[in-house]
Amino acid sequence: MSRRTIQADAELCPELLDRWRAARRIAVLTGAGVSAESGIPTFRAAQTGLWAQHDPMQLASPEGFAADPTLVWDWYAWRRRLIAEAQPNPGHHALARLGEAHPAFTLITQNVDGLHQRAGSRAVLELHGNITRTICSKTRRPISEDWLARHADSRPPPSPYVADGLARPDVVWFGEALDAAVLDQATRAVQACDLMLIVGTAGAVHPAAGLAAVAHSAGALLIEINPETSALTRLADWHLAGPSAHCLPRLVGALGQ
Ligand code: BV8
Repeated sequence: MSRRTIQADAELCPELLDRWRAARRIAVLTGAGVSAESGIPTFRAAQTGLWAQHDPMQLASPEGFAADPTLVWDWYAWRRRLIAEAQPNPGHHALARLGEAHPAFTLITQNVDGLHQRAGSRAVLELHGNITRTICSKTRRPISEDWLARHADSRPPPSPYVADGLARPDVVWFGEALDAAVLDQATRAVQACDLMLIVGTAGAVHPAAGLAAVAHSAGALLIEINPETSALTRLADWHLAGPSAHCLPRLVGALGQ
């Protein structure tokens, strides 16, 4: 358990606020929970209705795509529509304000929905890619929305580059390597930070979840925001046990942002 758990509506204790205000370099890691209040179901909770009978770990994998490209393409098309209809929530906006105001701030996300950027955050490190971008399954070169529209009758559309390529989302599937440059940037940020916020993640997916242990080993103060405990709670100095759309504005507001 973290050293201190603070319930969502409880006062933020003076010691926490002092440490928070004194932070010189802040790193933030977000997971699917930060988008939950925008109506985007968390990764595992996404399996409702039509998708209830499918395992997201299988769908979000090269093997799943190879086995049934149309099923996987349709699953991502459904998620893309959900995301297009969603709006950033107060948690996303609070992090955007913090990024604007704080001189040494790095936002690292596991999410693929692009909601941080739509809230105004810049230089977001997207560890797992972005569902709104499409690439060729063979060459991994970008595929335009115009091409997709012109080939919408094929699910998935063919690649414009090679005959045996298919369109696929520009996300990191289970079993695929993360972009080495993005992971290196994120690792450097958490090694250098003196405070790390961990928001809305179960901490089950690696190497993303491992960034919290890197920050902890480097001596950073860890604050977790999550209504539940997670695999990372044991590393946290404080656990704000509440929803991020409520807790983040309170925490960022304490800095006058
Ligand atoms: C790789 C894109 C190597 C796709 C995703 C070490 C140990 C164990 C396993 C591994 C390991 N190293 C590698 C592995 C294997 C695997 C892995 O981690 N498996 C786990 C699950 C056992 N990792 C990989 O395969 C990675 N690749 O390591 O490659 C390699 C090297 C060289 C060459 C080849 C290969 C790639 C992992 C990336 C997978 N892609 N996303 C897509 O989205 O379709 S991960 C996907 O699931 C999400 O991006 C997210 O990161 C992750 C978790 O999703 P959720 O569970 O939904 O979300 P989360 O965990 O964040 O849980 C929700 C949380 O929010 C909960 O805690 C909840 O309480 C909280 N919450 C709810 N409401 C709120 C809230 N919090 C705040 N406010 C609220 N309102």
